[in-house]
Amino acid sequence: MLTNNFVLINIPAKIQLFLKQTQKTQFLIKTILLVSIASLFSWGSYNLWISWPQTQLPQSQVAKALAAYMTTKNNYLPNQLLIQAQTGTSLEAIKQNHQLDAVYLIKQADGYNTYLGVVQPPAKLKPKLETLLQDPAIILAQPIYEYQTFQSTGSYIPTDPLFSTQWQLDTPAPGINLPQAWSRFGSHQNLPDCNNGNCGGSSEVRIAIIDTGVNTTVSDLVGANWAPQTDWRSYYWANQASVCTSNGHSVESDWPITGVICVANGSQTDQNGHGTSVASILAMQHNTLGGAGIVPKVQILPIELKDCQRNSQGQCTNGYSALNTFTVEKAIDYAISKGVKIINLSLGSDSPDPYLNQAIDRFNQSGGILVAAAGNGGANGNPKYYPAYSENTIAVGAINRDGTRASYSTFHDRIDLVAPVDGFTSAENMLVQDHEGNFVRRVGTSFAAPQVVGVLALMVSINPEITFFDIKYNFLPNGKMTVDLGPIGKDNETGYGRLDALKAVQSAIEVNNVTCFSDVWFNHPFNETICALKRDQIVRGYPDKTYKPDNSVTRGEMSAFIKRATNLPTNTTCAAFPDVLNGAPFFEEITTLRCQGIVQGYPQNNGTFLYRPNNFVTREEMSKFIKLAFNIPTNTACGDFPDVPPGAPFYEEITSLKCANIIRGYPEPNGSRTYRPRNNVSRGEMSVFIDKARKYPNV
Ligand SMILES: [Ca+2]
Ligand SMILES: [Ca+2]
Repeated sequence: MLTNNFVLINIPAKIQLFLKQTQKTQFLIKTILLVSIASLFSWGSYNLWISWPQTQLPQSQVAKALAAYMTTKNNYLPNQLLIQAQTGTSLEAIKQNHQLDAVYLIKQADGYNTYLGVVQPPAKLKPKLETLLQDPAIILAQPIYEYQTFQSTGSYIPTDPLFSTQWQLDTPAPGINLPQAWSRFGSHQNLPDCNNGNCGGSSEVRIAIIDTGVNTTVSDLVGANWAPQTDWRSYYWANQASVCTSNGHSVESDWPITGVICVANGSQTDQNGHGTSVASILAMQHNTLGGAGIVPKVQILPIELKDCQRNSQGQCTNGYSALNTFTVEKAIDYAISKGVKIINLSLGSDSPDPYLNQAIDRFNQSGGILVAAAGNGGANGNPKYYPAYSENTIAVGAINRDGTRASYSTFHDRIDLVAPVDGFTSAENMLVQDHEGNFVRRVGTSFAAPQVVGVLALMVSINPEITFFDIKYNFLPNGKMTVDLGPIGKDNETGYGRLDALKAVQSAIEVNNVTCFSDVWFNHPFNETICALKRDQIVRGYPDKTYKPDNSVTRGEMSAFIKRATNLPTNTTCAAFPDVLNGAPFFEEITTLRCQGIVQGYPQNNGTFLYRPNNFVTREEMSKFIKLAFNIPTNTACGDFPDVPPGAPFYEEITSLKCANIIRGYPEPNGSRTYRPRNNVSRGEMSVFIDKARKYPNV
């Protein structure tokens, strides 16, 4: 027998109402249980009592718990709040008291009114909610949540006559489950509805197909979202520059010994058929013709590595080779320059290629994701093909209809995942449209990679922040886009398993904590903090999408971080520092901090003070900035750092931050922790200090 002895938890009525309405009760109950539960076991009668002592949960704590919970979600409108206030409270009073950008009356009831409040920027929504909840005149304040229909079993089936033969894309395993993934798009905000012909990802996402070119004029590719034709590009090799110019093309690079790269823009001539077939898996239009592509509306940039002219012995007569380190490298750099998010590389070589790896690293750093076919050597000595075998790519193998590795699919410890290609009869192989417009069946890992590219494009359509690092080190290892095959967990034949579009799309909808800067991976020690600060618009990073967490912080940067983190209104009414006059970088931030008494500057002989905005901030200086800006109380009761004894410069500031749990210091071999006050502060460290300070006292 089990008896629960409930005691009312004394949460103020409006908070209870709030909690009921937002269904966050469980979260708070768990929190309360952690701190206050008392369990009494009565072994004699086998009764268990759980007793909850009378608990007064301060409103501020509820508000903060709620706000913290909100930061893990993105299921509410970014800049609107719902507010209920007692009838005696005027609309103007709510607007003024809480500095809302606008307030609208939306419903009147007996004793209270309901308002819609507008808050800009979205980062202020959370703090506004905290203060509204503590206003006695406010009955209820909450975000406006977005709801979704639970149509996860829904399927969007393209009407293309050959779609019924595209089992690889369809739902029964080992198909990649696209119909259900497509159907999610109709019900997710800002995504094209599949049922009006716009299915298949955002037109903002750009994929590059680096291959033998694409014949964009074949029937089922007409109407696809090709990148502007002036951006189409071809590279090819010649033995001398005159070959380029005689064809009316430019010389991209000219090496005296190895040859010449010719470059042409604006046309695509797939002589081989491979590139068009790869493209068709992504771009076949959803119509009454042929098959259906995975992402018919995503933008595709074809980059052609044109084959050289070969003689009867297969040797290039006008150069050396068409597909090689230099041309592939050129193509990747070109894709970077055109803002490409995902590259399909259904080609490879069985040698590691450090020079090409550098280009792939550049692409990853730009936020891109490169998908490489594993290769077709599985039944032929199983050589490792690069760049699929490089750590900086997503390597895709192929499986049969029974879920086993296709015999040709190269396998090794760096296969990331697999997609279905091969049937047991040629009629079941992958449907593509080739360069001559024929709907034909193909096998090979070349046709597995574009399936992954297409599903990644769907994910990125939902969450543009997703990077290579998220896919490689978060989504894949955590099973967020695959169904495991063969031996449990990652294995050499099928990697993390078979691509599942529905899982992938669902994960992209649910994930919050993606890599928010290209140099701060999801598993970077400061990732969570830096992403939270970015979300709240306190840090912005560099134009190249990096954060550079190891760089030192300048005094100018520090002023901007602190002003944003403390929501200080701009104030330039006091005198500017002579070295930070109006128009100088960080003028507003630095002057605001000066007017607020947070910075004083360095005294000069002539009685003035200089700010020195380009100086790096030392850890001792930072302690003063933070203590003043965030009103951390003076407290030296918790003990000193050995390298900051009483009387040392900034002793009070440093020790107070230590006692407030905002700083911890460096662990030393002897078990003590030092502060190293004269060291510069890195941008990563600073984000942690600021994040803790803004949460004080709930650090
Ligand atoms: Ca079609
Ligand atoms: Ca497995």
